[in-house]
Amino acid sequence: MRREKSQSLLARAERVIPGGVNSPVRAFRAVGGTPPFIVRGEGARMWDADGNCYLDYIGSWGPLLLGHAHPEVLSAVEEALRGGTSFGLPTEREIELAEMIVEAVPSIEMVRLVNSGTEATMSALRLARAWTGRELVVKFEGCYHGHVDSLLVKAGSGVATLGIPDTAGVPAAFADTTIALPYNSTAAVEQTFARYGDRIAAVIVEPVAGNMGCVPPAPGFLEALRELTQRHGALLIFDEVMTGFRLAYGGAQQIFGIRPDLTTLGKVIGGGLPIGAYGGRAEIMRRIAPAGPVYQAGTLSGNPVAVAAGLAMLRYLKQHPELYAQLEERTARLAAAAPPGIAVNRAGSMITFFFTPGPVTDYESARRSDTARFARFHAWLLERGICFPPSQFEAAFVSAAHSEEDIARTADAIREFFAAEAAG
Ligand code: KE4
Repeated sequence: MRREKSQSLLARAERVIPGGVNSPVRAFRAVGGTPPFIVRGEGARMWDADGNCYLDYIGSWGPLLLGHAHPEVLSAVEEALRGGTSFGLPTEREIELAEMIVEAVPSIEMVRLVNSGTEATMSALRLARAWTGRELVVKFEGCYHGHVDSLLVKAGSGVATLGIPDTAGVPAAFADTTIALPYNSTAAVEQTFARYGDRIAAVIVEPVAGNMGCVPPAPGFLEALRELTQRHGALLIFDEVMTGFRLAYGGAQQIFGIRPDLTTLGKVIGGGLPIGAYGGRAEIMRRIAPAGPVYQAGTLSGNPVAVAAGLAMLRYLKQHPELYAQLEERTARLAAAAPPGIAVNRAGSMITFFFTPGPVTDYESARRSDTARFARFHAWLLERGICFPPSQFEAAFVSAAHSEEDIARTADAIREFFAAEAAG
């Protein structure tokens, strides 16, 4: 594939933007080559500056559950735009989105809209510390909750992809309030609560991890977190920025039947525009200013245009519940393309091909993957017009726009890669 235009755009970008990108994972550092500079997307496809077309499995890292430029999202945004872009005063549309979230996610009785998943998790942590009067937070190695200072400890996503030392720029005092444990290790959580129980404000967890690659919870793990936090007076925070409205209309918590105290959301609820949200039990949420003493604010929080996109997304998903089974079935078809010796983890429309025999149940086992081999896999697909996330430690996303033919073409390309490898 020709890449001259993207190469010159990257050189130009690197003169004025660190690494030439506005988010590290986009830089293709882990897989090599030049990241394609995208000019437009439609459905399951996107086109780069050199005119190359790709089947897109990045999906903007999760928001595009319906694919690019979905007509109902576009028309909702166009209609909102005609009325202006932001007011700095409340609008009815924000109430409508909040009401849909509250109706969809039983553990959320009240919700605050913000501008990103990072803002959502940062705010949820502040609220948990205020509610409990405690300081320590438990997270899990390989989970990523945005670039919140105290959560950039043994984080996943771009931190794992680039192998960045955990706390560059984060004072030890912040990192020291975070306890990072192995994902799926109930014993480690029990020991930690036995030792620090009355100092732990919250446990924050991706109920299905996506940021070390896709790693589902072991049976009983989430239930143990719920029981231990309840017993020790800590809050359980489900970070559903990636899984919310993707794995089910009610998120991972609907699938596992667990009610966290707080939930963070993002991505899908903004339809591809900047958004985040945190919500939970009303008695806890009422501590948030101006109702209570915990300050959190944002110039563009609940932005009318982003909220319009999110409303269109959620209304469509609510009207088409059959989508979730379709996404599950098509993603399973992709998983079946991998040969023995490749650990494939998936949950709903999230999937990761780990280049290790596995099983991959936590960050340590994920890191046993052969990332150089993954890079060859990624390049093989890219050359055939199929764009997977450029990192072994990310989840690929199937959208409702990926047709049966798209899935079959991708599965064939995956099989061809392994056949070519075997043929040497
Ligand atoms: P944002 O601040 O990027 O909107 O959300 C942070 C975040 C929080 N929680 C979870 C579970 C997340 O997956 C994320 C962001 N996910 C990454 C992709 N793995 C965003 C991609 C990027 O950093 O560019």
